Amino acid sequence: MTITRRNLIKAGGLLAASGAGLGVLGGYRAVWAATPMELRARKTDAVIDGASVTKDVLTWNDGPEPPVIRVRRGSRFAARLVNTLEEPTTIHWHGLRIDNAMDGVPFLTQPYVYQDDSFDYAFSPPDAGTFWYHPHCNTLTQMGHGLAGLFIVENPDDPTFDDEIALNLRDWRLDGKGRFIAQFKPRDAARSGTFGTVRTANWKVAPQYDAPAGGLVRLRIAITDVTRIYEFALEGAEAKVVAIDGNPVPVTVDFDTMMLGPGQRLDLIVRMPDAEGATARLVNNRTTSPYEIAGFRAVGQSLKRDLREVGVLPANPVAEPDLDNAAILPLELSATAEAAPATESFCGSLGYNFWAINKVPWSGDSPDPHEPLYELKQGKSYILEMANRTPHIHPIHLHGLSFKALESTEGHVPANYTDTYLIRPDERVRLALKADNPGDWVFHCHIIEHQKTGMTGFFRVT
Ligand SMILES: [Cu+2]
Repeated sequence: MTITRRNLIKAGGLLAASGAGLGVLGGYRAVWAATPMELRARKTDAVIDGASVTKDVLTWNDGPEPPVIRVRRGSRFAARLVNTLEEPTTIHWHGLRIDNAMDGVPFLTQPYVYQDDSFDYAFSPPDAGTFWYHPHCNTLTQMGHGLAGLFIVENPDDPTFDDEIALNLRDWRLDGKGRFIAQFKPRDAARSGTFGTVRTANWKVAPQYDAPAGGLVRLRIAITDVTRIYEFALEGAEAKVVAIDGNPVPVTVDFDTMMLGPGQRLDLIVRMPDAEGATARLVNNRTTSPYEIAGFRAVGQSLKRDLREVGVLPANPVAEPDLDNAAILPLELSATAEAAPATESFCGSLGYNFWAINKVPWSGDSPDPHEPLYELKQGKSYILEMANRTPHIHPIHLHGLSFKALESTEGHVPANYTDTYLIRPDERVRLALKADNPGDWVFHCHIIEHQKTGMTGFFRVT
């Protein structure tokens, strides 16, 4: 189905209030969040590989793919998670700095939601940008089977563009007949993770979208895959980077290539080709054979827009860390030789320990979780001195707080605030934050096999 403004489910006049000048929304089903909205986790069938029906796909609502939720910054959002799955689930709102009780981590922040039970989430997103939502229980299976959706927070002060396309990037572990195969291989979990076999954007293999010729198009890209690191490039068009991981970059830069990992997001403003029918292609160059992620076809007469019109997006209200008075918190990512977790995990154990933070592998989600990695004082600033003692890349994600990279042994660091840092093999990096959000905040690798085999911990802010 081609999705346009006609297909938008709108509520509460939000579309009328903020949609003016937005242009046609292309490429995805956007749900303007009625409040409260229902998110019904359910099992379904879907065609993922373009040919055969895949059974045991997981989604929310009527789908097939999870709804793209759109809200306005600061406005109240409420959702009732209704679980029709035969196992517990939760929802974590990735990148959103909200109350700890809404963070969706079983046992640490909420009870998990059993079959036929529900949980009410409610919060007002403080930051505008491209975010996403996913379960934090039995995560490898639930995300691997489909549960990951985009959560877009609009800033009424953002400039409007001629079109906007949101891309939910992920792979699927399917055989040649579209059937799910084992979600991971232990030997790969102990390395860079187990890769999918079918690569999709918005649950389609290399989907093609129409966009106004010569227009400026905002691409909201989210990597919701459990494993894959992308090296993005654009062919057939020029673009500017306006935001990374939901946060505006302080200076817009010409887009060349960028490496981002699971959990991360990228907002590009693409200047479409002038000639009708000409295409731009988003590609991943990190694989042995680079492949097209999605294509964009110029339609209509050229709007003759200019990328130089693109300015800096308004910043999010993230508190500046006080570097002169910040305490240093060392964090060491390493492999571990410790045996499999002894305790039964309540949210799915992979049955192995391969990884550790500060030499301690996470023992799985349990009613009696570990001690925090560190206890932080609310309002105080900290510098996380993180060292990667492994030969693999890890997208390290922190819940509930945004941080900024100060310096790295790799040289250049991104200038934006973020919730996820992609740390290279043997890299050491200093990440600064102000601990202004109380609660227990999980800190973990977003390669879910790494997360679930030990590379997880949490900070307690009181
Ligand atoms: Cu990792």
